[in-house]
Amino acid sequence: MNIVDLEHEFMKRIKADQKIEPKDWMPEKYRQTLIRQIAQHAHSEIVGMLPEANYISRAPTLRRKAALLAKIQDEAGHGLYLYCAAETLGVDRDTLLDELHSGKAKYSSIFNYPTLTWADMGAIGWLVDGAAILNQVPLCKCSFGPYARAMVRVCKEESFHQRQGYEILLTLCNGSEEQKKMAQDAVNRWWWPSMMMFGPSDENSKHSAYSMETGIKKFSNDELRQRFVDQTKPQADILGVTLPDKDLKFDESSGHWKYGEIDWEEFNNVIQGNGPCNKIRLKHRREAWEKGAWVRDAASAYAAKKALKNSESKQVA
Ligand code: BYC
Repeated sequence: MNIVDLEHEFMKRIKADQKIEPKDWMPEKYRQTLIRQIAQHAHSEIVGMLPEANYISRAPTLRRKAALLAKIQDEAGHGLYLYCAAETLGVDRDTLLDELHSGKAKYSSIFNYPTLTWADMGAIGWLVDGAAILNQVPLCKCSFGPYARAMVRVCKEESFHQRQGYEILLTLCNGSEEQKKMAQDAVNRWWWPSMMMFGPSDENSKHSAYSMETGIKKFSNDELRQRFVDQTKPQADILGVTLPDKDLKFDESSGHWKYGEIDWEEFNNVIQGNGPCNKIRLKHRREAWEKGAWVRDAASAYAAKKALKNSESKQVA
């Protein structure tokens, strides 16, 4: 088949909602778009462990500590599923990690903000994981099989994370005046960065058109952002916190909550590496990578020894 026929067959399968698998023919642009998105997603999961890790030793009770530890461990697992999915597209994990550590690859803007109090653990679970779920549930139906299948498990775990965060905030909001203030302060600081997680507005999103045409993305950045606002506002009312947007109001005609202007200058600054914590996050990532070298070496030596033993026992047989 020539390239035109291959492209035609590929689009026919996309339109019929069939999954594309790693060994199937795919356009180079599709492969590159997936590698970029899956790698950025994987990086976000492992960098996302850092702001919360600060609170493992500061959690107020043993129960909170165990839940937080489990959540952070889940994020590491999500990173692993996603790096594996990216590898099926012919890129190796060390290359992807080099790109992260050198500052070449992006990861989610949200993880470049500081975690100042325990209430931030609640706000991250509720708002950040809440935003992540809305973005990721449609990815379970993504046209690329390994990414879609990885997302099914990720989304199940993210739902626990979101409830964990909401429950932390609910407890604080039903507590003392000081605890309520702490919860409100965390919501004030995490609201707008969470809105930015969905990416640039539709008119400025350079990858959306192709990703939607090829079934990688099922909804646009603005569509998902609107869903997030509509879902989160009633939850904020139950908590008794306000969302820091003076323009937020219900629009009867569309049935949606209208929200104020996002500070795109801040967003662009953060994704270009100039947010409040970009440098420290990358420093901690590089340190973790270097300190983990002996583990990787030991695992490779063990795997090599096992492979040798297997081949020797096969020869004997
Ligand atoms: N931060 O054309 P666009 C999580 C980049 S949740 C940084 O709209 P696309 C977690 C974009 O990559 C977070 N960069 O792109 C939760 C592109 O850059 P390049 C991770 C961003 O791909 C809780 C440029 O801006 N989730 O992991 O169509 C605990 C133009 O944007 C951001 C995912 O990654 C941002 N917020 O749409 C722990 C979900 N937004 O490559 C962990 C999967 C945009 O051209 N990803 N950029 O230099 C997606 O759904 C899409 O990639 C996005 C962006 C909606 C994020």
